[in-house]
Amino acid sequence: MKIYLNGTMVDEADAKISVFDHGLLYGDGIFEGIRLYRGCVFRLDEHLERLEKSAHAILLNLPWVRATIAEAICETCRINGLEDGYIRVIVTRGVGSLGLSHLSCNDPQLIIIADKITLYPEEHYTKGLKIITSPTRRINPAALAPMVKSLNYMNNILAKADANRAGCLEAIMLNDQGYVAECTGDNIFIRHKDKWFTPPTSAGALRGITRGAVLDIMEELGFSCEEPNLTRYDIWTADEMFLTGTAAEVIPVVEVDGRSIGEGVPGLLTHKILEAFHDLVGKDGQMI
Ligand code: PXG
Repeated sequence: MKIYLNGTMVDEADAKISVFDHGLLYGDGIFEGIRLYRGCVFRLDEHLERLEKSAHAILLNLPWVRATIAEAICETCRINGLEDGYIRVIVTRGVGSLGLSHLSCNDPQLIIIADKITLYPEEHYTKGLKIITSPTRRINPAALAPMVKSLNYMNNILAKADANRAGCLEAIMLNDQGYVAECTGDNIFIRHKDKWFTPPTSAGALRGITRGAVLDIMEELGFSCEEPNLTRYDIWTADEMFLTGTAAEVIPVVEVDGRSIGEGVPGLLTHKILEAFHDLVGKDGQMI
């Protein structure tokens, strides 16, 4: 596999960065996870806009224009002969001194990995996920804006460990007011009767690209979706629930904290939304 590293394609074994990179020392950097469907990079422009905004928010000046990063992403897919896959774009603060200051770093590193995707096993789409609420809270938006896709995922990793220890694949994270924020790597949607709800970004949810695509699909299908603060009670008593994310796409949830959601089987509307999502993905983005 070839990896894009600062303007050159290198073999996987030679794709190395310095131990003095602040991305490693402090998790000081940002990233994007993007899908390639049938030669089309899904919503590439939106991903790059989010990357640029993340960079701006953490005072990291990207020395590359959007078109340069877009071309590097496409070239990484082409050189690895991919038609379908998962692309990871990483920007680290670069090499600096052994101190927190970002001012000692003036050479950000751009890394692009394009690989095959391992999806959740099919049974989770047909049977639905059973998940829990994690005791680990989402980071406070006053500490780090939830819109920033930074390299700091420690609290999400700990919440994922909570899920795994409970025999689950995902966990709901609450914000420090106790409202539902999102899962460790996925956004949340629930339905009560004929209305859909998803937590607002102000509650600590990342503005997911898949979340955005699903909101577009809902509008097209004539479903109403609102973004109020949601409690665990709202989740437990929902009629239908699914999660969205670049890796997971749209995946049904049938049980939360031991409470069954709706009839305890994947919802029909979830299936309809997933089908509409599959229709969309091969045509909404940039061809490599
Ligand atoms: N919330 C969080 C905290 C995320 O990291 C999402 C929601 C979904 O956003 P998108 O844009 O993908 O619809 C994410 C992104 C992985 C992995 O390897 C996935 C994410 C982040 C880190 C790793 O599955 N999802």
